[in-house]
Amino acid sequence: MSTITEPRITQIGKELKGALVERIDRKLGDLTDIFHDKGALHQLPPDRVIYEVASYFPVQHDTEGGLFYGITYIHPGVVGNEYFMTKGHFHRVRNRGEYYFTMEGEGMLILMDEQRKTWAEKMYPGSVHYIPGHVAHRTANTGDTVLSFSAVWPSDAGHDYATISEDGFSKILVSQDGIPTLIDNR
Ligand code: S6P
Ligand code: ZN
Repeated sequence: MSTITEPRITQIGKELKGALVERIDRKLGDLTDIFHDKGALHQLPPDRVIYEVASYFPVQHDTEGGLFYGITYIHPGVVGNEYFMTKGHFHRVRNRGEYYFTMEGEGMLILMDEQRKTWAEKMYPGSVHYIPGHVAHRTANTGDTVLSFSAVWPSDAGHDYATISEDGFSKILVSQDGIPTLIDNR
């Protein structure tokens, strides 16, 4: 028997291919708690897809020592003056870090520590982002085309969405005269 095999997944450009790739989408109706302008939100259809994620989970969730891989595709658009963005989360095991690598489009990686200090890094093709443990992370598409980035994170990291769903980030990213700007979340 040959000991040389095909890889279990491949990435052609920005497309992840393979039988074990799992895909989810997040629609506006799943994200009503994250956007502030509820009037603008209700002008848009709840089944509008805001982002999609293709992931490869080669080991069981919560396995210590494993790694997961995924690609996120955020569509361009705004709700009021807020860019289309991900839910955002802390890792449930707080000290677990993550890498992001941008493939196409323009965006912003919004980061917040446990003291609720918020800052952001610009994302563009080739940008590499190290997200330390204990830091919540959310991405927003600030351009006119799809923002695609890959991520690598520990298989035992888990996701805490509830903290962000309840309290948000301390700053929100809005378009001010077409410029992405972080302002206080009041
Ligand atoms: C997982 C990693 C990404 C996000 C994806 C969607 O730890 O950070 O794969 O899951 O970008 O964001 P969210 O906040 O909806 O999980
Ligand atoms: Zn994460």
